[in-house]
Amino acid sequence: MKMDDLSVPRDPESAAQVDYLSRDRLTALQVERLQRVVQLAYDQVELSRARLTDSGMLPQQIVGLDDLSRLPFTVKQDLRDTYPYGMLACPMAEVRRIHASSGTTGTPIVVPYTDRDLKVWTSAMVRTLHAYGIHAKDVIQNAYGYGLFTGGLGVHYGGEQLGATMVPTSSGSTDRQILVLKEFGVTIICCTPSYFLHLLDRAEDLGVDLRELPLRAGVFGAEPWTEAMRKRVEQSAGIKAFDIYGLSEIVGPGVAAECEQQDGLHIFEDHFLPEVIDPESGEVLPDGEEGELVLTTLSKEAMPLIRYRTGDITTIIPGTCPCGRVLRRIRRISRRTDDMMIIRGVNVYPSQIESALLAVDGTLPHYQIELSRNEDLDQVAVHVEIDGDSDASANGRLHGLVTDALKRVVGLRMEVKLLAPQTLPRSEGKAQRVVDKRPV
Ligand code: DLL
Repeated sequence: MKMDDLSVPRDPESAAQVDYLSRDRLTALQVERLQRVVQLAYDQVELSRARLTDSGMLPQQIVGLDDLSRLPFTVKQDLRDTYPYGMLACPMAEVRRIHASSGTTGTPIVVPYTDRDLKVWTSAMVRTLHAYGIHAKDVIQNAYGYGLFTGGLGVHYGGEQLGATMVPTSSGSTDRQILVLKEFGVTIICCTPSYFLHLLDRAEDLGVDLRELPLRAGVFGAEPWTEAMRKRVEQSAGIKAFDIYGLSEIVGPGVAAECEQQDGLHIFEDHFLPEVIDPESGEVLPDGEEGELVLTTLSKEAMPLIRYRTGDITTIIPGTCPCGRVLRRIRRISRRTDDMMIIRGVNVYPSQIESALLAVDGTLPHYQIELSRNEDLDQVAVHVEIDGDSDASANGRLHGLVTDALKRVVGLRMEVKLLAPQTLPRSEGKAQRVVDKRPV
């Protein structure tokens, strides 16, 4: 294979060849691409040029990966400040597609792609699906939203390139999704984990048992989920549930993916160079330590990003994976730097609450955390649906078990409300786990 060949072989074995390069060859490829991408950003993007100049680090000074930590960070606010096209590094005529992410607040993030950017993205998605053991004979129902959101088209083109059959249902229309699942010979489903839970519930209402269908795996991401959730999903649907990670700014889905070991997500680090930093000091942390994931795009043409602070908290797993891929792995993203709640002085993350809830038999994986304020004191109430079969006398016990589990895992006594099944709102994309009713 030519060192810098970005063409996308149709055959997934060849596309995935780089997953098994030696570390030395991979590093050489990364350094060469890093030099090139920093030069591109310096030449074409005013903000990057100013940052690099201020940092005293010019593109030609990069000689190895150790120099990465001397480069300045890029943050989400930079993309907002330069909205919509201020970070564009190529002529508009070369932009082939635009995606955007609305985020929770404010100005959307606009993500342009050149032809080659799209090819690289597709190849990362081919490698992703291949790593899950998905192949040309699979029928893939893609219930990620098609449109400005990257989930739909990103997975779609990857699946087609792999040679699989794509069923582009997009998000929503749950009853139709179930009809397709049941009647189209679907073997793989792709959607957010929370939407899959909704599909499972609705299927049950309609008398469809997913375990009796040819469905064998799910590709779940775009929002945090826990190991406890994986177990529930795998058991109730009779499938393997794989984690997929990505973010619009970098490319979309296909930045990192689990392999069949289901023990961490391999980063496609020939295109997306990872670091983990201390979110407070910005210092790079050694492998094995938890911090904020920072990514540098090594091959992006339309919007190269240098040391982009993702806000996602993870750990680079030391050592190699038994699957043989040389690509480093990150732990599943359990939380973001900005979804931490401080409740009565204790740092609390929704993922801790999810793990605590799902550790208790009789709870359903549908929950919502409500924050309110009472006389200047923050209050948190955890609403969780419970198995419809639990009768009133059993509920008192369940209530106690859930309260204790939360106290044990999170370190706080929280108000718990047990709800009947189907009470909480369902989402077709990313679930809203926290409802903040505190006055601003
Ligand atoms: O969610 C891209 C995507 C689509 C990924 C489909 C996977 C599948 P954004 O809308 O820009 O892009 O949101 C990116 O979502 O920074 C994380 O905080 C979160 N996220 C994405 N994947 C995971 C995951 C897409 N597997 C933001 N686990 C990221 C936890 C995830 N969080």
